[in-house]
Amino acid sequence: PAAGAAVADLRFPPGFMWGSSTSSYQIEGAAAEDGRTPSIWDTFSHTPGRTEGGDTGDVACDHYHRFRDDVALMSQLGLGGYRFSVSWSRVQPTGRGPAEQRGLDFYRSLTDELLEAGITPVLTLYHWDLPQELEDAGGWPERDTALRFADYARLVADALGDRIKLWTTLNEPWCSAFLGYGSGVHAPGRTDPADALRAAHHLNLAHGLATQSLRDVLPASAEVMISLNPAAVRPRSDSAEDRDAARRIDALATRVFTGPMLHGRYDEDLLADTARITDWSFVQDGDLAAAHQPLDGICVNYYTPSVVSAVEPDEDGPAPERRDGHGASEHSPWPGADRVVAFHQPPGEQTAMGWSIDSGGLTELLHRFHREAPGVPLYITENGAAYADEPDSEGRVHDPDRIAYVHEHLAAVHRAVEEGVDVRGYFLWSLMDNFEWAYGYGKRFGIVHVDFATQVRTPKSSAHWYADVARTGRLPAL
Ligand code: GBH
Repeated sequence: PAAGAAVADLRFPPGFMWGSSTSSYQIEGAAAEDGRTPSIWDTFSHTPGRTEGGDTGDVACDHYHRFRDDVALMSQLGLGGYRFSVSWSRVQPTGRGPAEQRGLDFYRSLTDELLEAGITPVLTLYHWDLPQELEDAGGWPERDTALRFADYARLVADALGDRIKLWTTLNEPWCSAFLGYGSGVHAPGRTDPADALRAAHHLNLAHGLATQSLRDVLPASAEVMISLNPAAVRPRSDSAEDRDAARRIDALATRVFTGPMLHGRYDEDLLADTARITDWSFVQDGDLAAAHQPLDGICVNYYTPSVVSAVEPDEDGPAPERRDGHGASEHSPWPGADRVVAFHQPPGEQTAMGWSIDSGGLTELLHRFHREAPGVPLYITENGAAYADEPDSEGRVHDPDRIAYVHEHLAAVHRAVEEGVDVRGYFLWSLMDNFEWAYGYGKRFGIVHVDFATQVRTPKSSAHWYADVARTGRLPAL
């Protein structure tokens, strides 16, 4: 039976953290206030044709002005944790040099409000909004960006280290590197596969250097972690060719980051698969050791698995279809696998993103990190689903599909816990509907509905359901 068909209540370990996630550009708005300068997402969203309907994060959920109400909402829902990200260009507007105190004050106030409400803040240093000035200097393909990130990490830790215990460096560096510089569906919209690989390396370096900065500044009790979006890759068949396609995608999606971060190396097969694109000569002595820092936790973001096959050798056809692509593009986010690997839509139910629902991938990934990083606690820092939610005539928002999705995935987390994996918490994406990157405001991931014309927040039925799970630490049978 599917995980969602569990018949008995499932109990989670005492102290398990129940939270929700957001990110700065997706909710804050106030794009030009208090000294904030443009990030690559401001530039990208204001470029015609880049986002659905030309949507931008200029106002978003206006969280910058409404954070007290938003924390009150979390508190009413009884959530124990809240994961947010810091907008780099709000606190260090040029990406280098002095801090902007008004920006830091915002995050201090937000944190204090959370702590007063008994909600544990989990801070992400970087959720894709690079200061535009650093992009103008070359962005993530340039080594200097990693050095700037280490300085920025120190600046944030100096300001907030006395009140925040849980830190993550980067959110989903795969998206930054491969969607930002490979396929170009994310900011800054560049499309050079060699740049994507250079970006990946400098993100690995940035993670390592920032971890060292945080260790220098933060008290020993602080926990430093990384949020990854590892791929749960399935070969479409058991053929040697399809299994090799899965190996390639595992290397390019996951091991390109876990290699350096967890083991201090790039795997030989990854280097060989990408040899025609780059010789990796930008990797300098000491970089892999720098990227390889002890971590206090590994954070997994999971939505959907990937099903892949080998492209037939005589099939000189078009580049493989991209399931997360937005707008037709000839570019692939998979340098070295383009024209070799095809992606397939698995049969069965999908969310409004067109992502198939398969919680088995989450259990599988938790086991993978348990094996690969023995003794390191795991968190799920993102999991959730988009549906076309609208209020009914009484103003209520019913989202049974989201409840079913989260239920199934929590059951999958529970299974991993039962099997001995040390999972410490789950953060639902997202607290509220927000700016869904290239898809704009049309895709609603929130457990709280946002009417973007009025900024009215309405908890959906999933919010009430999740509040109950958080309060009891128990997943009821559906
Ligand atoms: C997360 O990205 C983000 O961290 C968050 O900001 C965002 O709002 C949220 O998810 C919802 O999108 O096999 O190439 O077709 C998730 C981005 C989605 C990228 C799934 C990879 C499948 C890739 N990922 N996608 S593919």
